[in-house]
Amino acid sequence: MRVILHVDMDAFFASVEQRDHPEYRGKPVIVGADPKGGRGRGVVSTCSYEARTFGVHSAMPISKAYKLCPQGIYVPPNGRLYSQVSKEIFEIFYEFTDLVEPLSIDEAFLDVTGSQKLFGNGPEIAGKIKKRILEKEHLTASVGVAPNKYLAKIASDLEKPDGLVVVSADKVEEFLQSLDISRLWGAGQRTQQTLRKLGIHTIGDLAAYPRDVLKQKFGKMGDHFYRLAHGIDDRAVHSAEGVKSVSNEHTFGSDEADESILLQTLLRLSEKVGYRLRKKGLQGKTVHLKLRYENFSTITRNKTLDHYTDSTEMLYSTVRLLFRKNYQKGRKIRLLGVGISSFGRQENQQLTLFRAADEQRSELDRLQDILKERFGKNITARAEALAVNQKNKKKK
Ligand code: TTP
Ligand code: MG
Repeated sequence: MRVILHVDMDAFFASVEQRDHPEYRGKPVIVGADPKGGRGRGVVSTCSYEARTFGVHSAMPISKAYKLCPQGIYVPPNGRLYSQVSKEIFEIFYEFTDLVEPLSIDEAFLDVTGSQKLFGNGPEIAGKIKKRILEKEHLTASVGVAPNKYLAKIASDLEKPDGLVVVSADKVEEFLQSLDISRLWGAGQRTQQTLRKLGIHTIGDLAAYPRDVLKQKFGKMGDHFYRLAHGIDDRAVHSAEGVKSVSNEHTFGSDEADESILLQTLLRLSEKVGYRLRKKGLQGKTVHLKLRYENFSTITRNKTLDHYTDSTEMLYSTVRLLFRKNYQKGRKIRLLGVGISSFGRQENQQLTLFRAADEQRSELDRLQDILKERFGKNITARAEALAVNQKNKKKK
């Protein structure tokens, strides 16, 4: 039986601001766009629990937040700081297990099955992690402890902030019984409506349905719902371990020799690779370029950096260098690929200026990743990559 933890920081950005500005504590703090007295554009990143009592929440237009809570303290996000804190929190996770799967800047799954001999059982480890985060970062986290990811993720959310909810293996159905079906992973608004029409409002209601009936009604998803309703989820915690390289390729619809389009494609591929790296919590050192001409002759070139990186900019500037050195101008290209390997972590390396700049760019990447996750994959494509999209669309 696995022991899985889901750890999620409480009101993450806002809590960091309250920690660093004692005068903000106990007050409604709203991190996000400038409200400009109610006429501001942009959205709320997050807000303190005090602000949530006014109805303010993440992704709400900042103008609406201002209406609900004009007396709030409005703070612009400090991405660099939050990323640093995030890194330190993940270091705490790694003190307890290598099996850490980052989900976002402030949450992760941890498989602590093998850590129990050293650190105690699941709930004890959860308590220790919370304590370490409080001592080291002066912040609170909420933790769910359960036999699988699905249950752990629900559990961490139930007693926020500063929660610790344990789902023991023999109490799974009891735990799920009264939970609303909105907690059913994979059930969108429409599915929820359909379920409610059938009189299914809680996960317990759903669990009362036989597997066959759910299969009939929902096809493949029916089986999935059946499993979740009974708290069954076999997904493993995917740590960064074992991954040797990350790469993406693009094959052109028609062979391409326009250098600006080729470069823009490399940028878009770098963005994809960078995004995947950061999602997996990986940093690599060797950047790869793959280039296939129209006659299928293929070259691969790589360059090893003097430091590990997960930055889109760093990937792109390196791959661009490789491209400029190796591309025979004017020849038509069929396929381009960008990749990175030699994963590791920066430990005792001196912080060179170069690297400092790279880190700063990483903050931007991380914020863009959050946006991407919230608002769809295409929202923050850099301008150049956007241009290529437009151009391709026109072509069609
Ligand atoms: P969440 O963990 O979703 O939210 P939270 O930590 O602020 O609050 P909770 O106690 O409910 O977990 O997101 C983590 C951070 O990601 C959050 O502090 C700010 C950022 N974020 C955005 O910038 N935009 C968003 O729409 C969301 C949901 C989060
Ligand atoms: Mg959180």
